[in-house]
Amino acid sequence: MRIIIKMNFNKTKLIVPLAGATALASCVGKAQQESKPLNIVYIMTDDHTRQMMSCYDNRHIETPNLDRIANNGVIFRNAFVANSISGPSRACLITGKHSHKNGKLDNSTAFDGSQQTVQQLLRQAGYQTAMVGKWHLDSEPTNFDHWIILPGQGNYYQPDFITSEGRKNFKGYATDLITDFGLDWLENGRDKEKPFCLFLHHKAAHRNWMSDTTHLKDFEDKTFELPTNFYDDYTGRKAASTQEMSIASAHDMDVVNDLKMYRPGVKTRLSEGYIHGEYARLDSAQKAAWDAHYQPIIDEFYAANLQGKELAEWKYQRYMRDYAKTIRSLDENIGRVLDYLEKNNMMENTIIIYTSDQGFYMGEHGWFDKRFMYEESFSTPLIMQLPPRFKKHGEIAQLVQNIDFAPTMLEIAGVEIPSDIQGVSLLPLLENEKAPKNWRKSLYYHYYEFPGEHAVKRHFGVRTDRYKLIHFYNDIDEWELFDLQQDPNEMNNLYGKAGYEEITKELKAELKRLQEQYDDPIREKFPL
Ligand code: SGN
Ligand code: CA
Repeated sequence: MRIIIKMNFNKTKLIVPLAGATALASCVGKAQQESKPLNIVYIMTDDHTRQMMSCYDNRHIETPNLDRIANNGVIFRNAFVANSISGPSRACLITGKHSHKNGKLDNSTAFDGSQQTVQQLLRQAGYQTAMVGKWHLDSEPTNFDHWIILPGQGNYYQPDFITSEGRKNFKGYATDLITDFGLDWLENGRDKEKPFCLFLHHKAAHRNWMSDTTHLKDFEDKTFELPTNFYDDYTGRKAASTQEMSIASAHDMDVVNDLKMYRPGVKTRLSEGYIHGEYARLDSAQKAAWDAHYQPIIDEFYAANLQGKELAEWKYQRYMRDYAKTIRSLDENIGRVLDYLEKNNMMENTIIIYTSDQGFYMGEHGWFDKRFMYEESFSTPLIMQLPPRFKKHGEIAQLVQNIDFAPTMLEIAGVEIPSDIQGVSLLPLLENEKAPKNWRKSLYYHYYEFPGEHAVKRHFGVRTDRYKLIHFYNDIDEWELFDLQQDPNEMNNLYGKAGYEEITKELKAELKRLQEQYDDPIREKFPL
């Protein structure tokens, strides 16, 4: 067991064995007080995307509490994930490694919890560790002092939670309950003598976007702006043309399960799942509020018998409203956490990290869901509230990735970063006004879940500050190249076009370099 005596954000760290701690403690005196190990509150939501956070994008929704975090710290403009899907993304977070190294390639494989994780290293360094909410790794959490998790995806209403003692049902709405459990651990569960790292992982805003009854009426009068590429026809992008995540498609976005347009006699692909699933979980008061809200909308919907574009745009508006309502609850609950930390004078010594397991499509390319290396789902929101000792405030433009979270937490805790961790600590970006000159110039991405729901082909790729090169493989052999400066919506595939030979060559070389650096075995199958 080691204890950190002095926080030092520069290269050298004073880490001494516990036995030596008492003797040293008196010498360190005031300096030690000022540099107590920082607490970490890591809040991760599910499928929450930058388009639905006012600190990133003010077109759709106000998120005052999330904006509080960004205003009291930093907002990353270029934060991305390594594999845009839940389980794999969570595995990247806790290992600091790409999927091929931590073994969690897709949502169907179980994470091997005996491997090195950030919570294990933090705990060894004297941190109290807790995991509350959506875990989604298909194996039991390891190395937490406390954990209470949703089974799999969990439910919005009256959700079950699993602890080391078994499974229990709770009355209430998932976003509120997860916050309650997190705050309860902060107040009553932890050893207050020790620094802590709390992982607070929300279920919201995952499909099928069930609003809390208190927010059912919100956004009903709002007409959301349609993305300019809502009617993307996928010309020149074969992989994009074969996905199954289209809002317009009756198969992909289900009017009953996803948009709650249930009435007796109507059967859709997912209607049974909704009726016997989330809808059946509402208690009688919730069900009464639900039906009172939805019935007139349902009646109007079936009477109108919309078709074509009218139907597609109606579906888009309903989707946006439901999603936005779940964000309302989320933002309020983030506010509860911030208020608690403020009230208990913990802000001075706590770093708050807010992110999502990946971004999401809010109608861009005509889609919902994620998985693609296109900007909306490759990116993830990342904002941090920083204690006063950090110099940086405002925007950070450098390329960062979710494999960087583990090393960042370790450096915050004064723990040496093991050499097999592939991410890099973000502390140099937080400590200094100016980012280090040698910061990484490109990011690597690899998505595996095919065949699978939404039919997004396997692909890997590289992104620099300006360009993106993607290779779709397996049952397809396609390349896509985008100039993000000229074409931020990624509509125009430049691969193979005259004039782009040189940049393609450079990006392929960079992709090859990254596959070697990260030791991705795919390079043996598809040598570049
Ligand atoms: C569920 C959803 C999918 C979603 C995956 C993965 N279908 O299967 O739409 O892509 O989760 O999401 S649902 O009808 O069951 O809601 S992830 O965020 O957990 O990776
Ligand atoms: Ca997710």
